[in-house]
Amino acid sequence: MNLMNDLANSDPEVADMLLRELKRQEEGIELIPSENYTYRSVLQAMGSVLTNKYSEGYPKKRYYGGNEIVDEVEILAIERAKKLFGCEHVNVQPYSGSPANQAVFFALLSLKDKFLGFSLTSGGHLTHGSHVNFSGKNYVCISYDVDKETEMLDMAVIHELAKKEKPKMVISGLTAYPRKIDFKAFQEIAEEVDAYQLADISHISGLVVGGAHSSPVPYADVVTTTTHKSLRGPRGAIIMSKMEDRLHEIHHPEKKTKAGEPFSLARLIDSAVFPGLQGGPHDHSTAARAVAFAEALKPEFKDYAKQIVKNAKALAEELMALDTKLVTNGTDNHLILIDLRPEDLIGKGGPIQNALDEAGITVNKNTVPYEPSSPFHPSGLRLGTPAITSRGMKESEMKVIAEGISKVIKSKGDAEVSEKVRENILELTKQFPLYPGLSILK
Ligand code: DSN
Repeated sequence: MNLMNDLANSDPEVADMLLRELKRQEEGIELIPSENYTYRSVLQAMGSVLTNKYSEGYPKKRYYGGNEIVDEVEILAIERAKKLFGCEHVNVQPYSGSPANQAVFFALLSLKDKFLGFSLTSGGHLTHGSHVNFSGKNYVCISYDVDKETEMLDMAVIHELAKKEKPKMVISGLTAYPRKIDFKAFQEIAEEVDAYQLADISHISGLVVGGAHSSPVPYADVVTTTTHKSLRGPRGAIIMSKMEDRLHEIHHPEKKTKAGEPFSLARLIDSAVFPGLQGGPHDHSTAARAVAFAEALKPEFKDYAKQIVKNAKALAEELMALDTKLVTNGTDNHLILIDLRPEDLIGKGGPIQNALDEAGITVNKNTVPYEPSSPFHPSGLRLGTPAITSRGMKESEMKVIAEGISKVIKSKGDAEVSEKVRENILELTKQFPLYPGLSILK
């Protein structure tokens, strides 16, 4: 199969870049926890004629003609997502995770309303209230943090904070926290203070549907997830919600239909996505989402999700055995946060990330809780196992990877050490072809 003959002929410059990127992905070990290798079928749906279409609106309620097939595609994506997550309502149109979260703010909060979010430097996301993001600029964010000693979330502290601050929304979710989140406890707190819970499961949705992490869907008012991380789909996001707004009378009494019925939560979310924030949905991505949801509904996806966690635990154990300090001393999910402070590498996450890149191991520099340096010069490294698990790697490969990472860190980024590690990594990745049988250029 050849995906790119036409591109190679019409634009060899771009084709060459894509070819080199494929080689980089094939030869390296991809450990960025938010990245993955999607299915060939998803790549094909993404590169399809659906990119040609406009379809503002929702199935059977479009503003343009010619949407009969797009309607079928979107309805299928909705049905599959509902079956996969067991949710009451889902909107499959958000362009990506940040726009999905923005739509939830737009649906439920007014400007300057108060909400609780997980501090970015300790494991939250930009859209959970960072002062440089729309969420921190337009709304009042009260951040909760991890405990200084255990580096874990303390639900009793979050409970007290919520009682004191009385937010209108509480966000649960993570981008750099290696432990499980207690979504039920978050919902109890939210309900006690008449707040909504937004559970952002972008990182862990593959684990959730695979049964390797508990689901927030039975509890949270709204759940967002990207579709391209542990879920292995295309770039994109979805918003799931309860049908009814349990806080209608308190927070949105004025939102009523012409017949005087309260707006449902589903309606608030849908109208925030379109026409509130977005125009035409990316129909090629909707089709690719449907494809990925079908993959995740297969029984083998459960094995995949469980192997992601097994691999993360094995990698964490190997690293700790090699005297590498991990934030919280381990992991419960797909990600690991290496603490470089004890290595005398405060603020040196960037140079070590680069040295690992030279060794063929891709990670990202990351802040550690109570970061002594800065987000651009942080003291940690973030790693995760969704992508290498997609490649078929198991616990025994984690040993080789841990040894490589440890050597680079202990050498403080020495170029010769990276060079030697690269040879071992190449040997390893050769045994796990990325897209067997796929050539993108001949
Ligand atoms: N950029 C994603 C991550 O790496 O966690 C979140 O948006």
